[in-house]
Amino acid sequence: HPHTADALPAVPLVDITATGPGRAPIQQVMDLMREHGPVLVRRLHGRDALFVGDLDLVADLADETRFAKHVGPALENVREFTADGLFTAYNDEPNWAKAHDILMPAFALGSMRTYHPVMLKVAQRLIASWDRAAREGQPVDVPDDMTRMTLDTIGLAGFDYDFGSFGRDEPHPFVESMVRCLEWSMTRLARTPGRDYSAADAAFRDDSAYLTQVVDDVIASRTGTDQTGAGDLLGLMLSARHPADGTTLDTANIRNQVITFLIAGHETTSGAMSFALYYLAKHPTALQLVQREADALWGDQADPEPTYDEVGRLTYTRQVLNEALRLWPTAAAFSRHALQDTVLGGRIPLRAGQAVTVLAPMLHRQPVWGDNPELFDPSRFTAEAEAARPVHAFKPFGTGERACIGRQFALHEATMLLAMLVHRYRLHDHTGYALHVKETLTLKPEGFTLTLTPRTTAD
Ligand code: MNH
Repeated sequence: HPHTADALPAVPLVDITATGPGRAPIQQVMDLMREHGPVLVRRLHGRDALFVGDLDLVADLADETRFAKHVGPALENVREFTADGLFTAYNDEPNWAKAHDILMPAFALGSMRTYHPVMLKVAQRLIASWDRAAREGQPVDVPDDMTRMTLDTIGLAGFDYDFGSFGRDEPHPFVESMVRCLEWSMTRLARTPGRDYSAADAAFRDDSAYLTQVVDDVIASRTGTDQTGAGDLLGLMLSARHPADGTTLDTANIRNQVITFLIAGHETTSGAMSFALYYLAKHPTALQLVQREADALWGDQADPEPTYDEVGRLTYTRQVLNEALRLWPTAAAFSRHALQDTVLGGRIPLRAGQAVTVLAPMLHRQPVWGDNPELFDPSRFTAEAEAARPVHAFKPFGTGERACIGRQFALHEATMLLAMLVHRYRLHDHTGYALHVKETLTLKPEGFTLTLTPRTTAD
């Protein structure tokens, strides 16, 4: 049995200094929780971090009068390249509330109508590319293509900027630099004190400078034109005045927001669609139900163009996405801190400022999910099942006022694409893919490829 933390006598303490967190720190904590239970302190080089997955503790942490978002060590590292952008801003940094107030209307459910045509256009690019692969009998790399699709979508919908990812053999260099920056943020947490990491840091600075250069290009292609007031995200950032004090966002902050949205706006959605396709490829019954839903809307049309309202009717497809996000929430951890000294869940004493990290993949496997939580089962997300479940049992988008601003955007984009893909193709798991979840702060099924054949509604 492990030791218990000095300050937290009720909680198991696991010292991982000997092995370090490795390349898969989220999955390591998942394994530790399977062994020691859903609350534990992980010690690394003498630094302690409290992780929780228990439903009653997560529900307590959602109390905004006692807890708030914590920018912990991982997000401090991300701050090195996103600074006071929405995702990494401190709660009391004035630019957080200011940008939040200015940008919120752009993410209300109704605003998705505005983005719908662009999302459809990029979905059609993906389909053109997958048609070619199907004709040539070539496999498609699912996470790579989902990333092409989501990057082009946020670029065009948010900033009227075309990354042209489907015209390239390799991912856009922005993606490669971004992934290395995220990896740097993650592996920097695992450093052994006293070792020399200057080469890794120099490489990070180059990548980060490249991200800034792309962002400046995105902004420059708009400023000075008569397009600055256009109704997309960048238009709002450049021209919208704060409802309360009439000021606009400053130039440095706009840069940080653009980097933030380019990253937050595509990386996690891409992983979510990849996991959903993985589960559909492995679960013929669920696949058939998604196909039936799509067929009911588009029958045997060769090239259906889903309308905004049709996407809202794809309820089973949405259930599949939710179930994929339950098993593999692609932004798997978020942190909270206590606003005053308090007792978490009536059993864990915390000092003011002390941090707690919620491990969503373990929350999503707690007993509230039944006795077979590893089973992929979209019927967990029927309206009735959701109404019967405690609200805090499902947290793929975080919690409270710092929860994901892009949730509707991600769900609209992903639901439409999934339905279009299963309507058009039969998916062949030609390698008998064994799930390997790669971590770069976010999660993806690495090396997941499919082969495709055209589908007629008969099959
Ligand atoms: Mn998103 C915050 C998950 C898609 C933009 N997002 C968060 C948080 C989680 C999260 C979890 C809270 C993190 C924390 O508490 O520290 N986001 C997701 C997932 C998907 C996703 C699982 C897709 C699936 N996010 C998107 C999209 C966009 C976006 C798409 C933009 C278009 N997210 C954000 C921003 C924040 C955020 C911006 C920070 C919001 C804030 O703190 O005010």
